[in-house]
Amino acid sequence: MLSEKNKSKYKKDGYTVIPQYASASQIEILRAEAERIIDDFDMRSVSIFTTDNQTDFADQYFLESGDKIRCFFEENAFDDKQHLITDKKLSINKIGHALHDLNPVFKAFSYQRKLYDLALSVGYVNPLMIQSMYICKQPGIGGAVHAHQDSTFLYTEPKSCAGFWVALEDASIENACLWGIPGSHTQYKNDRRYLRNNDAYKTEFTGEWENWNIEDMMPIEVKAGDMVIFDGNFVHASKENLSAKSRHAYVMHLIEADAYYPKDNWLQRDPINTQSIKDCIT
Ligand SMILES: O=C(O)CCC(=O)C(=O)O
Repeated sequence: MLSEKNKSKYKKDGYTVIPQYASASQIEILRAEAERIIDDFDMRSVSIFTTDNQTDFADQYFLESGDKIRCFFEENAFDDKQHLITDKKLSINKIGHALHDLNPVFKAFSYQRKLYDLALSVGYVNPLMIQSMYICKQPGIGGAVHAHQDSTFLYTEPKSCAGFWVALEDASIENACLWGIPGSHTQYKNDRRYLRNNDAYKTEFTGEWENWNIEDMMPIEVKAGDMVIFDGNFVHASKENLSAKSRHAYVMHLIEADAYYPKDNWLQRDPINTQSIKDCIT
């Protein structure tokens, strides 16, 4: 459950931090499992992930990842001959997007009663986990995530998306922590959407981007194990990680199970309405 202080911060600022959501041993287990997934990953199915240029990079591999476990490379992982410049395990940007349903280790971590209780305390009635990502933010080449609102990507009617982001390492300004604009969830209406075109295996943005500048944002520095919960309209970003330290995080995105989820949202799952969190708690 969220404390009253956390609840009012979430309401006012659009985000809040829950200290020590994950224990050291849970972190170790998740990190070891992510490493195993990356080890097993067949490099021939290459895809690169960026948020500002998705139309160019989005391909079948990306668009089909909503109900799969797939690895995506950092954009700067390759030299001009398309060879990896470093080890595969230091080249992956993220693993997505259904770890929470398909991988037993991530499933056990994701579907905890305390997650369900937190979701209820930020206003969910019947929360559903629509997406999960393991984000590596690799040392030296970790790509920037440009300012955005998650409702652009996980749009529902009414809007219901929120991110539950767990730091698996200390996240500081140095190794590219999250940044955000407190109050942006009420300040900026979000009419931008990221849509798929099922015939062409293409994606496109509709609506206007505000011109948010990361320099106007506040850093959200947290310790390993802390959880940041952010509203789907909260404007956030992260810079490139130019440091020698990685910044691993695991993020679960929730929506309201009974909200309408359009068929042209980029992320599709089969079936789309998988069980709500309540039915999956072990
Ligand atoms: O971890 C990051 O750098 C960005 C995460 C993010 O933007 C999100 O989960 O919506």
